[in-house]
Parts: sequence; C-alpha cells; structure tokens
Amino acid sequence: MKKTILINLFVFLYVTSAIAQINLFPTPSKTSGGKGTYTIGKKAVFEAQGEYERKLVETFTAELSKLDLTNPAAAGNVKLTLDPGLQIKPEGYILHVTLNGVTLEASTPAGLFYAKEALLQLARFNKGTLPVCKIEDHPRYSWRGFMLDESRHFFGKEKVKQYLDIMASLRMNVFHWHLTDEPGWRIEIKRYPKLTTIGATGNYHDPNAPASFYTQEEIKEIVAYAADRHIMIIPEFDMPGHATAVCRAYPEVSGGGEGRWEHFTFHPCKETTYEFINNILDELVQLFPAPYIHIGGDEVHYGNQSWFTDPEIQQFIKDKKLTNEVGLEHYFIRRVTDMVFAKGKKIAGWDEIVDAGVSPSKAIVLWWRHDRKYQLLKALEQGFDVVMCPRRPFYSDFVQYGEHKIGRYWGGYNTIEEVYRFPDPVNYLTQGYEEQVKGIQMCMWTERVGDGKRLDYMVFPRLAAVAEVGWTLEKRKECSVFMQKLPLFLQYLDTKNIYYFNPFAPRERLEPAEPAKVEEDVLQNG
Ligand code: TNX
Repeated sequence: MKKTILINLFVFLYVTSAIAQINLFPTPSKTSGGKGTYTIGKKAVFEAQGEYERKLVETFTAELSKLDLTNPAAAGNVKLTLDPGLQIKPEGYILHVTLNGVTLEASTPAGLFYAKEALLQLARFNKGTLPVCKIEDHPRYSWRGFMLDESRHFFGKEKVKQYLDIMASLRMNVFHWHLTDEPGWRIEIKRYPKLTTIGATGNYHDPNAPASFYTQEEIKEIVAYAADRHIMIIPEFDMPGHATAVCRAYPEVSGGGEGRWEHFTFHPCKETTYEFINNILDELVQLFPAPYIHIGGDEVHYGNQSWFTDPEIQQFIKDKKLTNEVGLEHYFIRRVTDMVFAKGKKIAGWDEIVDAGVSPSKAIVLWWRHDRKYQLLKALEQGFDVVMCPRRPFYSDFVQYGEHKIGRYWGGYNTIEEVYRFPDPVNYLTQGYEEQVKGIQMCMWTERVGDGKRLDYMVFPRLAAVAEVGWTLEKRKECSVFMQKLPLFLQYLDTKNIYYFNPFAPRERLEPAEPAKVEEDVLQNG
C-alpha cells in the first residue's frame, strides 16, 4: 500500500518535472536535467573528425530533415566524438545538451550510433527544441533480440528493413531470422536449387502459395543494412525437426514421420544427410558474419515416429550405443554443433540442446519453455550462456488483450505490462549467474499472422517494452513511467504507418484477421 502511494507520488513528480521532456525509448541509465533549451534544425552545423563520425552526420542529417520541427530553419552546433580512450562502456554513450550546443561521445561506434539515435528521439519528441540535459547511458544486457518467423508466412525485404530501423531506434542489436520450418524454406542455397523451387512454395495457410524466399544477394543487402545499424543477424536453420520443407524438396534426407508430421525430421543416420547439412552450412557461414548459426533443436518428438520403427535407425542406435531415440537426437545435435564449430562459429539452439551433451564453449541456449524453469537453471548450472525468451511473456503470437480472439493463451496472455516487468518473476533463478545471462528476446511466430498489418499489430507496441527490458538498468525501470511516455512511441509508429495495438484504447483498432486456411476452405466448399 505504502509502496503504491510512493510510486504514484513519484510518477506525479516525474511527469510534472523537467526530466519529463527527456523521454527516451529505452530509458537511459542516468539522466540529469538542467534549465533551458537548445534548438537544432535543418541548418545544424556538425563537428566530426573521424570517418565514422562523418558517416553518422550524414544519416543524422537525412533523418532530421524528415522530422516535424518547430523551427526547421534553425542551425545549432552538434559535436560527435568517437574516442576509444574515453571511460565509457562498450555500447554506452554520453549525450550532453547545453545552452551552447550538443555533444555526443562514445568509445565505440555502437555507442556513438546509440547517442545519435537518442538525439534523434529527443529532437523528434521535442520538435527540435531540446531540453538542457546530460544523459550517461549503457545497456543492461548485450543481447537485445527480436526473432521473426518467415517460414510460416513471408513478409519480405521492405518489412524486414522497416523493423531493423525501429529496432535500431530502440537500441536492439540481434535479429534472429527463422528462415526454415514446415511450410517453407526461405533462403537461396546455390548448391541445392530445389530448396527454393520446391521448398519455398507454400505457407502455413496455403500449401500452393507461390515460392517466396530471399536470394543470396538480398540476404547480403539485408545483413549490410542491419550491420549499419549495429544489429547482427543470426539465421536459423531448424533441425533435426521442423525440416518438412527441406524433405519435400529433397526426400532422400527425410527421416519419416507420420500424419500431420510426415517428413518432419531429417534422417538422423545417413551420412548423406550430414553431408547435405554441411554443404548448406558452408553457404550460410559465408552469408552471415555473426558468430552464431542457430540450428533449432526443438520439438523433435512431434515427428520422429519412424525413428522407433525403421530397422536402419534402430540398428544405428545400437551400434553407436545411443540408448534410445532421444540419445539419437542428441547425437545429431552434437554432430551438427561440431560442423558449425569447425567453420569458426558457435551454435545457438533452443533449450532442448541443454540435454544433448554439447560443450558450453560451443553453444548459446535460448530458453523458451516458460513452464520448464528448471531447463533455464540446468543451462546455467552447466555453464551455458543463455538468452531468455520464455513464451510467457516474450512470445508475441500470444494475444495481448483479453478480448482478442486470434493468438495463443497459456494460463493467460502477454500484456505489455507483463513484458515490461520481466525478468520479474524469474529473476531469483538467475541470481549468481549474471555473467551467463546474455540477454532477452521477443519471438514472433507467424502461424496465425498472414500479412504485415497483423504482424505490426502483434509486435507493437510490445517491442518497446522488450527493448526497455533489454537495455534499462533494473533500478531505472518503472512500468507506470513507461506507460506514461508510451504515447510518444505510438506517435512515432504513426509516422511509419504501423498498425499497432493501442493499450490506452484497446477497442479502437480492430484485431486484423487471420488468413483463411486454403486447404480447409477447399474441402468445405468442395
Ligand atoms: C513453439 S518456440 C515453437 C514454434 C512455434 C511456436 C508457437 C519453438 C522453439 N518452437 O515452432 O511456432 O511454439 O508459439
């Protein structure tokens, strides 16, 4: 009770104070407000010595020219300094607005980039009339991620770039790209053309939808676009399960499966399967400079029925002394991990890989099964680095409002407030393992998301809360303050024509429909 009164008082004082104009997404580590303002406009003059500083000036000028400013003709002085000798943490920065000008300082390019993004937000929210202030900022976690599933439905290059822009503004730095799964394979592999001629056709709602995928040229373009924004892209090649699209294109590597899960897995014993995977990995490591390749590893039991009956597989289990089918799954994961490691990268994998006997020096674990907290603990105890993306509250295919009909529920759903409060209530589990907890991630699975409009609705504005969980120090987080400033973020989304859910007027915008299942429609109509 006392705490609630104190928080309310704090919120009241906050919104009526000078610091209120210093709204940033995410909230910085330290903000001090002064008296007065300093105006910048399209005639701003920049002091920038090095090559990277000058590159940032170019992008900043272009972005500033698009803002709605009170005094667009204003000048103003902005000085950018990138100096590795400065005592500023790797992704940190100092942004100082005085009555005489603005300075941005950092010891790394990423830090200076974030200083630029912070200044851009200040200019946007205050129409160029910046409050005098000093912001000293650095992130809580080094992995601030967003995952997009483009296998179930494909959204394309422009949507991805738009999301990368918004992620950069929110100081998020990992884009996990789920490019392969049951309905479609979405990346050109030169050595295996049928992956895209056959594997890329169809989506979750329509098995006959025309092939959609990224060419290698497009991948390179998007990777470079992300790198310019200090975002690393980690591709996911899901295996040994969720491999249906691959097996459709190349049935010789299929491991069987039954009914709905037919051809769900790779064949786990054939040497040719491992050669096939190794050849694909060769192309992936060329395309993605990030230090990880995500190899999936999830939900194999859905479709490994034939592993129990196929004599060749059963013999293999005996010969290799693998105990049972789960032992075989772990054997598969260890082999693929070693392939990736031999190419100079670590694997990322879903939390099933914790049991596979993979060395923690070769892998990072994404903890997703919120109902298996012990799996998080086991990963930490075994020495794995971990990214936390539990379904509750970080899966954005869960609904966000009680009246919504489309999307997942599991003992509740994922409101923006619940997203914001994470890692509460699981923070007790990670105590003592802080070094191994690399960060957090939102995962956007798209079985029930058929187009960009519905995608936007599920991602926004929850992504702003995810960003703050990833960046803002625990002592600076306060949900009610976040909700107070959220309308500014919604206005920013308006300028980008994003159709978001509005938590302040939840019935105002209708939930965009899920696409109809083409197969079922045909059955019903026929
Ligand atoms: C579980 S998360 C999956 C995905 C689904 C998702 C739907 C994970 C590793 N596997 O294949 O799309 O649930 O929420």
